[in-house]
Amino acid sequence: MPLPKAELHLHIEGTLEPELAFDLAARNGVKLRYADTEELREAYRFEDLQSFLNLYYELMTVLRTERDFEDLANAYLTRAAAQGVRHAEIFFDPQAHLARGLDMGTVVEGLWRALGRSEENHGVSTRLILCFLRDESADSALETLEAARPYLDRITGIGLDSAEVGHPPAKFRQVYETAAGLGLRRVAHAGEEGPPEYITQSLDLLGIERVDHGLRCMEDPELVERLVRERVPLTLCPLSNVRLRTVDTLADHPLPAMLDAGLLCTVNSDDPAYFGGYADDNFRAVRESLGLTEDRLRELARNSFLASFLEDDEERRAR
Ligand code: ES4
Ligand code: ZN
Repeated sequence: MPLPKAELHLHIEGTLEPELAFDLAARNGVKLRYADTEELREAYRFEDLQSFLNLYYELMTVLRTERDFEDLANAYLTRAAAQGVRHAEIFFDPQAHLARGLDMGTVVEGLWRALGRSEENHGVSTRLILCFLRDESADSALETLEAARPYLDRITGIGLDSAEVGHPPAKFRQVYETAAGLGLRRVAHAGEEGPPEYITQSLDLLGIERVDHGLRCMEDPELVERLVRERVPLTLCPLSNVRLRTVDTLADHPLPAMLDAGLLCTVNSDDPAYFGGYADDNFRAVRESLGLTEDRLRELARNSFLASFLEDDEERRAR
């Protein structure tokens, strides 16, 4: 049986498996430039974050209706439950959908049709985190936050994702301040491809409570010390790092060194349909390639609940 765990770094659009992509394309009359799922899988050889993002944005064009988002989320929740996930904090990228003519309601209500019944149907509690695309403008992020206002009862927090280098956190200071005023929790991708300074900026200027990835903190000992002292959780995604060539091989992943340094690490799946594995696949991969002990794996599972946005009583129940 897989360890009970919380998934804290998961892009719902990144759970779109090739089979579902083709089903939705057929249902919506969308033409994909791949003949079949096999040819599509051939395209899953990425050079870096951007080469992945190009395919990620292309494929999500098959998502058109509330039912599509519902089906996508239910497919993910079914797989997650089978991998021991008891709680999932799920990212979504509304700007990518609004830009192609959908409205916020289609996306949020569609996802909510699955998330709102997830505890009964899958035994998985959920939270929804709206991510801003950092390669779009700060004004666009603010407009997106405005468009989300009618749905804030469904949204727990905000995040920042997409192409990192050249798009420093400072750009989104005002958006994060506004979101904080609305009672939203704050996270951000930082230190995936970008430098350690982006992690520091996200903490100081955006007030984030959790760092998504944060891998490159290891280049800055003072930053590591701070993250340890302030107990800031990191949501690591080992299989993602290998596929996007942030690390050479899984055996080179700094996770053991990060745990030894006292960092509050969690293991997550990022975009599992693209990177070769869901939550427990990532746990098994680090156990096998990094030789983590059962104690370390239990620590990672416990950290996932500690780092979650669950209240204490909910957290105890989920574990
Ligand atoms: C992402 Cl792995 C990763 N990094 C940044 N942005 C993303 N959006 C979806 N997956
Ligand atoms: Zn991510």
